Amino acid sequence: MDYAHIHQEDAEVYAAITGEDKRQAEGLELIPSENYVSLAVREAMASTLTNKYSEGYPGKRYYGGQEFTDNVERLAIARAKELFGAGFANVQPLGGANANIAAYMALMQPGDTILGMDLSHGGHLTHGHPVTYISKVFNFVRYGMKDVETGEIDYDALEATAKETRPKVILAGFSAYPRTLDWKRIADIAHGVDALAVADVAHIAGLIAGEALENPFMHGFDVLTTTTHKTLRGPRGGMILTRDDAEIAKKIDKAVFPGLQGGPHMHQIAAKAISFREALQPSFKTYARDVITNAQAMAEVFKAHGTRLLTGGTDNHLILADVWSSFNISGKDAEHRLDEAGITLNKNSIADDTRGPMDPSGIRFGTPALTTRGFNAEECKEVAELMISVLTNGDEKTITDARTRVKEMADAHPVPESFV
Ligand code: DSN
Repeated sequence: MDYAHIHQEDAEVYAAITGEDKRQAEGLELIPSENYVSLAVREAMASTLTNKYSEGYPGKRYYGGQEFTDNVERLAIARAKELFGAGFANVQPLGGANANIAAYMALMQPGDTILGMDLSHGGHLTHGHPVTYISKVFNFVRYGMKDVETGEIDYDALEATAKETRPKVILAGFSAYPRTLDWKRIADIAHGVDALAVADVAHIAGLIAGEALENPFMHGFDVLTTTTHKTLRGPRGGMILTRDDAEIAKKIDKAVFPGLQGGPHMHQIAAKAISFREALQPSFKTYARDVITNAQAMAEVFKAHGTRLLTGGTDNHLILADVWSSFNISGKDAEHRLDEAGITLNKNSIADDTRGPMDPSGIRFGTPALTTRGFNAEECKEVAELMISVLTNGDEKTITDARTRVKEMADAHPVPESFV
């Protein structure tokens, strides 16, 4: 895209956008929740659909002129259902937080109990962290890992807590947990106490859609919430999927609109539809598998170096490293130093962190974006070696040399324009 009209109209915004384009092209993106979308997805987001108000759902809107918006939303719903084997899909949530809040509102009454993964063990702010408003509406109770070195969840404690607190929902899912959950065990525990099993699969949605990880619906989960922009490689947005219960799906639709949101963002919904079609291509399965192979290759390099990886490695796309104990550098300083070398990732708290959240002990990184650019396992290993050298030695020459190599690797792997 050349942004010819922005260039002509608004030099300041043009400079910001083109600067970001350059940053994304020249650096290596390792934030595990980020990815690159196709030009088709980007064109949809810039389309005239942004001009349209479409409160309601296809065939039942509050405004006229919906013949094209209805079609595009129906397409997105049908493709989402096919991708995840869902009976119902709501593609209107504006993001993952909205999707989670709408699901809570649909499935519980204020004051009800919900059991979710502890943020410090890999959960997410929207799973009831005390800083969120939603934590004041519902009674969040937590579960976590039994052993942070292996990542094993304490399922017995989860079950005991469920029996004791009688939650309406058990929420499985994470934003910083590198292992696979025992979906069946969690669904069975939920149903054993008459709770619904909800999985927030935002981080791993693409790996599930690409059949590289198991689908929680196959193990009895009732509802999935997700973002569409991480491993799924779609536009920024959210979605809620229901396995087969029409009553639950109806409650979710009502909770999204009019319960929580106003007019849906139809340009984003068109972009979701395009990205879902891309994810239905056979090549997406290869992509999903490669994301995991690449992450495991990086984890092996760090382990061989002796780095402490939380949970001991990874089963998915993300890795959590304790840089404070392994490199004697804080997460914040590590993030900054790697940024200088052109490698972008994020500082992250680790389980039982002795440091604060703004300057924690860990870093979190992953392979969805590198894999989209076509990096293979050997190249990912080289990126891991570069990271180790920069984390070990922060002198100017090490950083300059790493930055030069990062630029060469990035130039060799331009961001693809299309995935079909
Ligand atoms: N910000 C996203 C992440 O990085 O995991 C989810 O909130």
